[in-house]
Amino acid sequence: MTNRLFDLTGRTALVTGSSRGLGRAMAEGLAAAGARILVNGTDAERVATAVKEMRQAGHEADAAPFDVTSEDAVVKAFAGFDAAGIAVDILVNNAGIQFRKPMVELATADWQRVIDTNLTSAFVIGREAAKRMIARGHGKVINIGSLTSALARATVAPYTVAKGGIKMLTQAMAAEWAEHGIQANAIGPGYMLTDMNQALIENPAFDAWVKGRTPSKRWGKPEELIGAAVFLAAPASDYVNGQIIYVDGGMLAVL
Ligand code: GCO
Repeated sequence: MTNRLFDLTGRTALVTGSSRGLGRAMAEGLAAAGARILVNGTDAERVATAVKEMRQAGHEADAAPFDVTSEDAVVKAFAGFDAAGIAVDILVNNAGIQFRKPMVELATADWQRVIDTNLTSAFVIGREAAKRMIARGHGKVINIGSLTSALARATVAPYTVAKGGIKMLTQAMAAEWAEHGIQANAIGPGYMLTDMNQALIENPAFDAWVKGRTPSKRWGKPEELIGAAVFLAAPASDYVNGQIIYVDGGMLAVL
């Protein structure tokens, strides 16, 4: 018997950027806890493959391919959910990109692209989800931050600013939506073994720095975010709001 506090049965979760990486891992974890997953990504073929694989694993999954940076696409996607009678009970704002370059060499267009994808999309999708969650009197919003929600690293300024914004957007969501039965929280992953970090993982000096700087002396695995995601998606967190849980092997806790 699953513990009701962590049971997502009957709930639908939209996880942006969930055809691969951290989003896919969290989607599978939420599905294993009973949720139906709306798998999102910009690549419809990759989304369809992820849905097929999740269904083969016995999970409830459907495709929701749309570009999170397009307000028109987001509004249309939620109109489609409404028309299909789909209620998004849990929103995981995970979609994000990285772009590494010193600020003095950074084109404004590249800055804007990272901000649009990693921060503005979380606001737009959060707004569309919250309109409907408020009407239903309940909802869970989980924004995916980063270690850079708290500390800066050179050459990743737009990502750092966006993820710092994610932390404060989460608190702003709590300020406005908590009274409507919505819990808005964030997860701050540490250095995780993902495609986005492949260049860093393969860099011996950076790999050594991560392992030396992290008390756990290793990179994190995407599936290690599942516990925090299920907790923040489940009744167990009904009195938790505006918080960020760092899943970082202890990196932020020590000098
Ligand atoms: C970087 C990395 C980091 C990690 C993660 C750390 O270039 O420093 O991409 O940003 O991905 O966000 O929490």
